[in-house]
Amino acid sequence: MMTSRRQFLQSSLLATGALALPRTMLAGGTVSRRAAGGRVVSTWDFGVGANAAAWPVLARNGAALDAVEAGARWAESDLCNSTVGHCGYPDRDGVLTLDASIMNGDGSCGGVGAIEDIEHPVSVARAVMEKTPHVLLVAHGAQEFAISQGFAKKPLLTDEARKAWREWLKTSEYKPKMNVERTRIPGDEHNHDTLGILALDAHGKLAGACTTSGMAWKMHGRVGDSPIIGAGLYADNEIGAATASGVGEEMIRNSASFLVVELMRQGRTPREACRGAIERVVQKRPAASKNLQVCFLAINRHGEVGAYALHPGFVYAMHDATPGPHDKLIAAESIYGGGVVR
Ligand code: SD4
Repeated sequence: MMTSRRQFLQSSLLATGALALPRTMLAGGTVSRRAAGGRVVSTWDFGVGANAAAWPVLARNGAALDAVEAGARWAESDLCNSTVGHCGYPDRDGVLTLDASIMNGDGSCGGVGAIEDIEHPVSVARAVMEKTPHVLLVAHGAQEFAISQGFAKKPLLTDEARKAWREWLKTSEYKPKMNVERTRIPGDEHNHDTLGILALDAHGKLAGACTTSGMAWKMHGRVGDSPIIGAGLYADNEIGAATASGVGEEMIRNSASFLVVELMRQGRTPREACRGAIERVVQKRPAASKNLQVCFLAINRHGEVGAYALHPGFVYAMHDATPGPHDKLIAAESIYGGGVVR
């Protein structure tokens, strides 16, 4: 049975001993405390679970790259929701295609787009990075490569996702949902969300990963921002790392995660850099930006964290070694902060 995000969030926070939601929701500004021993941040409330999977790697002084892969793998198989991995909703032809990428702060990176029937696209992305001369493999070629590397082929589309697709066929309307204030809107959880995860390890190195089933009901063959380095993910040990969630076409148009890192390079805090990238999205398409959601999350090389979104509703999870509840869920500020635009 598919877990609603609300149920998931509540059970995660209870399981980790964190405080109840209202008290763990912190202000959305830059989190400026230094991150001794490392820090991991992930998009959305299910980021709590991804961080919990990533943290043990950082806690034993492991590499940020291994930590983000562990976190993304958790989302791909342990989390059953409609937007990431094996429970994701399919495209308009009823086919589930997955996108993922991984990037190390030293510039090495890999991605897979529109891959089918492989449970852990993030690990395939890592294999692209480590075992091929390329950065991005897509569709059938990506699947063939995965199989050659020992990944098992298995059908991933759940009955529930198939049922939702049949239901969608009745209207066949492609209208990305905003996910605004979605923790308070039951059912507003079907169209998009992505796990973007960023880590700074105890050696001062950064890495990030991003994994998604993309926009539900997308055209067959559509690839979003998540597997595209610079769009859905970017990491540079000298500066920081950034990831994105929301309507990927906007991130691709603006090379948005790269933009966030470059704005940090110019001296902005992670929050200011994320806001700058959001402003760019608005500048380019002011009218469209009113009706779609875009969210950025960033960490700099000092471990400072910040986020910004177009519309309210974006939250991210943070985990580090500071005393107190380890899983903090933080609400990002947004440009269209006031109202719920649907
Ligand atoms: C995509 N950016 O495929 C992803 C989807 C997403 O929140 O993040 N939705 O466009």
